[in-house]
Amino acid sequence: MAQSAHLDTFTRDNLPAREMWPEFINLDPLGYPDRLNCASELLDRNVAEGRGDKPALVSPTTSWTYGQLAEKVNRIANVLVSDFGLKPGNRVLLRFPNTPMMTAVYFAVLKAGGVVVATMPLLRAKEMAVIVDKAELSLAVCDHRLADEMELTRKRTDRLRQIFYSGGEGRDTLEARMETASPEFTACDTAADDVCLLGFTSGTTGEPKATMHFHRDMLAICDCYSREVLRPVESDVFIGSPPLAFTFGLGGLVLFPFRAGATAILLEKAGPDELLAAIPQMRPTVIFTAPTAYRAILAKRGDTDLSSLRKCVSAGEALPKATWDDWHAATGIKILDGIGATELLHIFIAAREDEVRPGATGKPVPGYEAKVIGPDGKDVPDGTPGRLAVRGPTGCRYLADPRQADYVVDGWNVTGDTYIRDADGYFWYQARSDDMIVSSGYNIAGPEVEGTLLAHPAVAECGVVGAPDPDRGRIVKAYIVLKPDATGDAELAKALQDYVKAELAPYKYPRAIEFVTELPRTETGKLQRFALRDIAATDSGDAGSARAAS
Ligand code: 3UK
Repeated sequence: MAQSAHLDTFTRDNLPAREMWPEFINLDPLGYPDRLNCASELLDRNVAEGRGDKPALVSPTTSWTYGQLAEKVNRIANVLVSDFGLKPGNRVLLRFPNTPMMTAVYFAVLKAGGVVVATMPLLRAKEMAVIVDKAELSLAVCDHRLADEMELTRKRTDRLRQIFYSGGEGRDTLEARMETASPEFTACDTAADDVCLLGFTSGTTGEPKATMHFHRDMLAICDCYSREVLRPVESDVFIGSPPLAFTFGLGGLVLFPFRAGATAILLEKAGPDELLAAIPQMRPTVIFTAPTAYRAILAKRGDTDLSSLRKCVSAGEALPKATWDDWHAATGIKILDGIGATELLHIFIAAREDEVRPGATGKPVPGYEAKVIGPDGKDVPDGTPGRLAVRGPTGCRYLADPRQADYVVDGWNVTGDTYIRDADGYFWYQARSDDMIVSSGYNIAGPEVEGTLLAHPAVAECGVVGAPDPDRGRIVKAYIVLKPDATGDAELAKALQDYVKAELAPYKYPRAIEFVTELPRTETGKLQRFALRDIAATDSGDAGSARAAS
């Protein structure tokens, strides 16, 4: 590794042992120098190349050019170093909704050689305290509107010595300090392999894991997925829903637009309603969001003008073919599905518009390799389901966590997803490996049944899990949110079951169906299958559900 610029060596000290790392491949063609500060490359380069007057970040209330943003970043970096005593390698907790100011603080930390720990705004003090202790955080910068939970966090841990607020009244705000700070700041001379980001997994169970990412990783995802698959141009305007604390949002709403010298719209709330309001008004060309949002936008769109959009990216969970088809029919746009993971920072299997196969995730992103392996770790033949393994210029390094050995096996990242590769090299998602339903000895992938149900005109959303059953071990159970005009009665349940039986091998049909008003989802848009499984396990069975005689 190159000589670190970190005076605080916590992150390097807590990297997994070298032999536990994934093998990094295809780094040489990316041509990164040993010394690299990603904030300079992503931001200052835009100013140096003459885009200083171009809008970088737009929100409903402000618009900052690259020049203005670069100056704010320098001022904040000076505040961090002079007022808050930030040393290279110190971790800084960020707690903000998606705003231009969050982005400015983010880049200031990177530029000063600090390590960003961004947290989702919905996290509670209990969850934040775990992060604070794990990342050994002593400094936090927080939007004043999110102060309550931040102060509760301070009470739960004795590590957090300094919390600074952005916005609000008074003289001790970040903005007030920025006014007197110098607009010049020389970037910390970080090594390309100095850690700059601790990304906490949106894990559903167990203690959260901190994934570690280098300065070079932040560029690698731009120069692989974004440059080769998404292919944005300078005139593009990005918009989307994921929080910047989720690396899907970080890449899609900040790193990719900046690397392309384009513009990003940041919305503090970016549900389907807000996106539908913003799109005709702000005319974005590229959108990043989750499958469920595409469905909700279609359901609510009315005659909203979506014609500004030219590229639509979906990730976070599987994109059912029915959703792809409906979006294509309504807008003429082919959604670009892509599987990414916090461990690999961003998307590693996807397809360009001209190579999309609806229903498949795609092929390995240029720079990455992927394979499907069996329980023995050996490749399975094409057409056979198995565990997905990938490697590329980015990969998993958990901060001091024994689970490193589960994710990285023989130098490959094993994501925990079951996939099938076809003879043409396309990868077809089946399920999370631990989400496969075993019913009467059959392996059934919940997402496949969900995808089929979603093609039925009465179904708005659904989640399919295994429910305990004395005879079959597990039965397939579907939790269904109906479209407003449908009635959830036994007749419809039967019709849905017949529909699945006609579309898929009959043993996959949902023997139990329950109509619900909403499904449990994470802040990153993922269905919480474990929550549904818990409900299914504690349900007495037929209560509230429609069940066909079988
Ligand atoms: C699942 C998908 C099917 C899959 C992420 C894009 O989701 C992201 O990161 P997470 O760490 O979760 C990773 C897991 O989510 N998944 C993601 N995308 C897809 N399953 N089709 C997809 N298109 O189980 C994966 O292992 O929260 C996504 C970019 C950055 C990210 N961090």
